Amino acid sequence: MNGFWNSSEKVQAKSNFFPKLPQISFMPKKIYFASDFHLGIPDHDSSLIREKKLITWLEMARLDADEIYLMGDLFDFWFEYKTAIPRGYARLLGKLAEITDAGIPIHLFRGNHDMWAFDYLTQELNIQLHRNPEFREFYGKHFYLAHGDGLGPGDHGYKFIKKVFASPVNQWLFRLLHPDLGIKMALFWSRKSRKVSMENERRDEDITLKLIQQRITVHSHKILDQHPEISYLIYGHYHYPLDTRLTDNARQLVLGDWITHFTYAVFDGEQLELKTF
Ligand SMILES: [Mn+2]
Repeated sequence: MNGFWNSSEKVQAKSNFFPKLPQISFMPKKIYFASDFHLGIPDHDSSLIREKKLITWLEMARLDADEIYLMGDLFDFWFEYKTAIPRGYARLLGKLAEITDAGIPIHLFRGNHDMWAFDYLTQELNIQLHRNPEFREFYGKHFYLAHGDGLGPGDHGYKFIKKVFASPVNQWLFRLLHPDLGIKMALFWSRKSRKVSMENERRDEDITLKLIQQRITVHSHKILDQHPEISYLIYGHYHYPLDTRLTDNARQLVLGDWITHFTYAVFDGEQLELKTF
C-alpha cells in the first residue's frame, strides 16, 4: 500500500512538472505592437511597397503572436460609407482577415487619420477596434495603450478639430458628399497636414522630442499616478521611436512609424523590446 502511494505521488509530481516546459518553450507567447503606417501616401505605388512590407511583418509576427496591436493611422485616410469603403489595400485587408481567421486577435486603435473606422473592419475582418486608450494585462504585466493624439496638456487647436471630425452630424454631412469628391478633399487635407509635420521633423528632431516630453510624458505620469501598477505605456502618433524609463517600474515606448523607421515593439512576457524590421 505504501509503495503504491509513493509511486502515485511520483507520477503526480512528474505530471505537474512536465507540462510546464512545453508551454514555456513552444507556445506562442508574444504581443506585437506597431503604429502609423499611413497607407495611401505619398502615392499608390510607394504605398504598395510599404503595404507589402507590412504584410511580410504580419506573416513573421503571426508565427509566435498571441495578439497583434496596430496602434493607429493604419491608413492615411479611411472613411466608411454605408455601402462603400475607400479603394485599395486589398492585400492587407486579406492578410488581416487570414490572421484573425487563424485565431490570432488583431487590434486596431483609431488614430487621427483613421478615426472614421466604424464597423466594416470589425464585421469583415474581425478586427477589434479601439476608440480610446486601453488598460491591458499581458502575462502578469500591466500596460497602457493609446494612439497618442490629443493626449497631454496643450494642443487645443487639434483637440478642437478632433471634436469637429468626431461629431456624428459632421460625419453625416461628409457622407452626403460623393466619395470621389469627399475622399479627394480629405486626402488633400491629410497630405497637407502630413507635409507640415514632416517638414517640422526635418527642420528639427528636437521639436518632436520636446512635444513627446511636453504632452505624452506628462500624460504618462498622470496615468501612473492613478495606476502605479502599470509597467509599460505604449503610444504611436509621433513617428519617432523612443524608449524612456519613467519610474523604477515604468517605461514609455513611442513606436515610431512605417514611413521612415519601420519599428515595432514585442513583449514576450519578460522583455519589451523596440526593434526595427
Ligand atoms: Mn497619428
